[in-house]
Amino acid sequence: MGHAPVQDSVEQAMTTHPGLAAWVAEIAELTGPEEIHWVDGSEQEYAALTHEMVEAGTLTRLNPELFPNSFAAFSDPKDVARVEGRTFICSEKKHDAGFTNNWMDPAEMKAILKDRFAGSMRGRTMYVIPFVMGALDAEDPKFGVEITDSAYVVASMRIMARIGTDVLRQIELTNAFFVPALHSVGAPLEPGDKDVAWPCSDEKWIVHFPEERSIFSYGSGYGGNALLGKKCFALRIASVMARDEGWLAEHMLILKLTSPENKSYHVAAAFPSACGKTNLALLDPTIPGWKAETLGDDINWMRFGKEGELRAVNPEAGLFGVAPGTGWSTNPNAMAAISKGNSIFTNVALTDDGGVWWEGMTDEVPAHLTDWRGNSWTPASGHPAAHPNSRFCTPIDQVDMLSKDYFSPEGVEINAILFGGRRKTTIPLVTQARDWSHGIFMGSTLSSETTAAASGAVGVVRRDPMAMLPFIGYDAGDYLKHWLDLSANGNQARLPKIFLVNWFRRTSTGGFAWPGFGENSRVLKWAIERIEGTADAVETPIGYVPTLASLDLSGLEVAASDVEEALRVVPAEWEEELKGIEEWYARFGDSLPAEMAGQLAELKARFAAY
Ligand code: GTP
Ligand code: SPV
Ligand code: MN
Repeated sequence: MGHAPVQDSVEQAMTTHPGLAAWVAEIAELTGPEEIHWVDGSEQEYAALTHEMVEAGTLTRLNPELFPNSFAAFSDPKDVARVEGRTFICSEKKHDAGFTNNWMDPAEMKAILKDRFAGSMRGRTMYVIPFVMGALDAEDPKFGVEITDSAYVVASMRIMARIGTDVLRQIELTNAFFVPALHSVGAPLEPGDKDVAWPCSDEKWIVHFPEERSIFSYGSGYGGNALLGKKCFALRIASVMARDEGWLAEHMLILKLTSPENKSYHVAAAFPSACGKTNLALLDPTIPGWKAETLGDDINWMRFGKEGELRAVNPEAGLFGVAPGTGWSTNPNAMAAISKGNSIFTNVALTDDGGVWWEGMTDEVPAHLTDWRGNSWTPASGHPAAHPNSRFCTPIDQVDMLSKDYFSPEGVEINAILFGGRRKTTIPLVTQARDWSHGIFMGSTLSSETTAAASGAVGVVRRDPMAMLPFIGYDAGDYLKHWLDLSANGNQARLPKIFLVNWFRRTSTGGFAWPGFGENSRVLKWAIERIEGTADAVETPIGYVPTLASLDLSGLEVAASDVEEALRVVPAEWEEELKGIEEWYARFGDSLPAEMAGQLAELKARFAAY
């Protein structure tokens, strides 16, 4: 298993890559672990690590008849989500981090980090995880190495990314650059100390140095804070690489749709955290003859192909999906993937027969559970049994509807981009942008009610450009410029068409105006028919909205009046919305691209004439 005492590892490095050997030695020296383990990524290693974690109480092995080779983890109740307030972009110049990021002078930050990481791995094993985001045989593979003192992170990274010896050998063979990503739960063990099931620190630091492309994460063991290939690398650092290299790293799902005429399309969709990406990515269409296949549910790297077409790949290898609301009626494809096992669940509830449960998994609520905090639970307990941000972590190749193109490093051509958020009012079910520039305006002014995916208040409307607010690794105005500039690289005729969607609008009586989930296939069908020029729309000040007749509602058991409410453009609501957009744009200062200010002025003018 490659366990080695510290001294040996430093002297006889486990790698021939000089930069990596030196970095591992430096971090071992700084953090003082008891031993070093080079992660090989094998099944035997995974079995040994999960076994150790079961013994230590970090994992609970689930009933193998229900969930084979699967485990449940329960975090410290203070470590349940990304911590945006503790997340920093430490560019050399403050301006380069932009107003959407926390910033600190890199030298000052390095001093703090050095202090926190000093001795932080005492009494623990330091794991070295070589990983690649995207395909190992990609033209320009994006490597990283995560050093962590959390076995839970190792096991989760094995599901979420390609890790281990194959990756290490490729890094060595090509003497490749890798993103150094250092993680510690920040809970050293002194001799005689008894470990806890979920060690973490009250003080958390999630820090990115975009110029040197490095990541430091301290104090949290949770998801996007700790699995550093995910949000920290594949979005924050990759967005900076993408800006410099002329591509896009986005918080988007990738979905393939095939029409009854057997024509295929690819849709990318950016929705903020816990706003429906995994669900749409695993769509089960309710309209006859349409087939959906998935390529990705959270992160999308897009580059222009040789003919100026925008091509997408999913750099991840697993799903880290929101558990609550995922059920056999809403998301059968996710349920089927999870049921195959090989999954790690975090902060879900346990059933008495050794399975897992969360709100929305089944229509019938079990009479008795153990809730995510380990307490006996019944429906009368008065609080959810699973944490609202509880997650399942499952290999993506267990998804039956996975497109074979997922494995292609060239990716797929994107025909439509959806931007969407969670809004009770104002935003119609679907609106087609007038053109590319207007579509980028829609993305840049995207708004959503906050969710449990990040710590802080839930349900507050905030602007979330391209669903990237917490993930843009540089100045937000420069990010919009980058999107605008990209159109020059593309074949104008082949640029994706852009749509704004909202599955979450409420009717005047408070219910969802649109049933959502599989029924969202009807909205996708309309979007594709718009691309083909065959569906009707009403031109409104905000863009093209479906006529009731142009949406395929056959077999849908929803009142037409509800769908009408979902589609409405209400000028009084937009008066408020325009104020919100103005305030939002004011925050960009000089950094706002003139083209976007122009789009806002045109939108106002269209409303004035409406
Ligand atoms: P992250 O993994 O945090 O990025 O989230 P995500 O964007 O993948 O969100 P996900 O698909 O996991 O959905 C989050 C929550 O929204 C779940 O509780 C879903 O049940 C719910 N949801 C998803 N799609 C719909 C929909 O079409 N309508 C309604 N009403 N709820 C939905
Ligand atoms: C999100 O919050 O957007 C997630 C979950 O996908 S996490 O991995 O915690 O970032
Ligand atoms: Mn996400």
